[in-house]
Amino acid sequence: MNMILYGTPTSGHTHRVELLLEMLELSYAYETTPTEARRSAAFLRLNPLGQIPVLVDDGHVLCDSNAILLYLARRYAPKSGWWPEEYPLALSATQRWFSIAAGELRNGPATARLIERFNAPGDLAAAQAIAHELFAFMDTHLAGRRFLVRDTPTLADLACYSYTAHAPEGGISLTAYPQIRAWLARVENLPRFKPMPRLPER
Ligand SMILES: N[C@@H](CCC(=O)N[C@@H](CS)C(=O)NCC(=O)O)C(=O)O
Repeated sequence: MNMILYGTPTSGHTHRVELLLEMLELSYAYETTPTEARRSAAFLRLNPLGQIPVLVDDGHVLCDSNAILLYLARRYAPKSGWWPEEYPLALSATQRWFSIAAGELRNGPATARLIERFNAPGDLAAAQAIAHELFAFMDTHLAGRRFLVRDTPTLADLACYSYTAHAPEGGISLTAYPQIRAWLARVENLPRFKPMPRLPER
């Protein structure tokens, strides 16, 4: 196997891919790709959008974290339940969480963290408000459920874990969301879970 993951250790988009690579016990090389490196001609040939993560598998270039999750699950763990294609309702729900991961989760907690900890421009209060609206919904949704879609984990859980767990780094407390905290703990207890490093306090 010849796999390279381009990313950074504090990128939640990269972390969700690392989680699946680890959980599927796939071996891969890790190429740390900080902001400047994402502007290089060599990297832009891989992903013209200049974004991490990028996965190169046997010469095939894959971009976008959720698209990479889907590829890995179908390519290396078909019928494992990570992408529950045999169950149309669960499949639709998993895709819905992919959309939420790329929408509200990106625009809420991930953006608040970028503003708070990476000095990115933006409206912190607006991002925090999006996060709280999302988390109120997630907390209610998770009541009586073990994972976001099924009793067993799906790609939805990996897509949503990293930026939810690290929301406090964007000034968003999870104290008011006990169901979310219990779900985070269940993801962290999955075999071969690998944490994303916490950012140092400012
Ligand atoms: N939709 C993309 C978004 C990825 C993304 O926003 N990555 C950030 C880092 S977490 C990035 O590379 N931004 C461009 C930059 O910082 O130069 C995905 O899911 O992979």
